[in-house]
Amino acid sequence: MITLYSYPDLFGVADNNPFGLKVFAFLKLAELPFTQEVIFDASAAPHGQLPYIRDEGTIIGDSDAIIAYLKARHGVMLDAWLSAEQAITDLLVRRTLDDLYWVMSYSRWRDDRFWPLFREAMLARHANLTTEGMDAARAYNFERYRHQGIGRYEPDEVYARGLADLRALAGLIPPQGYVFSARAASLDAALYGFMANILYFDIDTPLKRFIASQPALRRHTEAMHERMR
Ligand SMILES: N[C@@H](CCC(=O)N[C@@H](CS)C(=O)NCC(=O)O)C(=O)O
Repeated sequence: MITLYSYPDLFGVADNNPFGLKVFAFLKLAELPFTQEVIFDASAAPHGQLPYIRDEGTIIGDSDAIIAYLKARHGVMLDAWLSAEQAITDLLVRRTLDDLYWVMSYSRWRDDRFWPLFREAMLARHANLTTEGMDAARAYNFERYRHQGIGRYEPDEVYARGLADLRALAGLIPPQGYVFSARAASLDAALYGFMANILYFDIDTPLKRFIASQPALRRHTEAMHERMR
């Protein structure tokens, strides 16, 4: 049995970390049985980051490495039919999502307009969290943003970057079906991990407003959300 170790749910989204939700969605699409174990402290995880999985005795960290492992170990064919060009798009979109992660995270933890809403939602949903713990996580994230670079930009510059990522992603989604065809591929799970973590949060960020304004991107997220039940 596969165990997915990841951050907790919020606003009806199974994992409030987009990388964890990406793996969660992949496991659902692949119809692999798994249990989700919620963790709040990532320090014992491989690379000190979530998500990671345990499959029998094997432990793997990093969402892309997990998905590559699951495809090989369990013969998941979700991407078997991708052309060479589609496989390149798959990689480039995952990297764009890695970039979007920082803006999404910044909107929750760093932006003074949205931080109180995020903190209150987390505290209301998860009784074991404390105000002090959330404040300490915030201070830690400030350091991460500074080292990554995004913490040195003005908020408008940060959102311009995230909106550019979202605009490019929205341009890939067809009016019907999934990114590459009527069938979902693992890239659809990756997109869902990030879009759901913005669209379904009851926090009116510029990122959420943009996704809500894009019919195809919104429809894709809703279609994937239905499949997560
Ligand atoms: N490349 C990793 C990124 C995972 C990641 O950024 N996880 C963050 C989610 S907030 C984390 O666990 N951060 C804790 C830390 O960096 O200390 C993946 O694809 O899984």
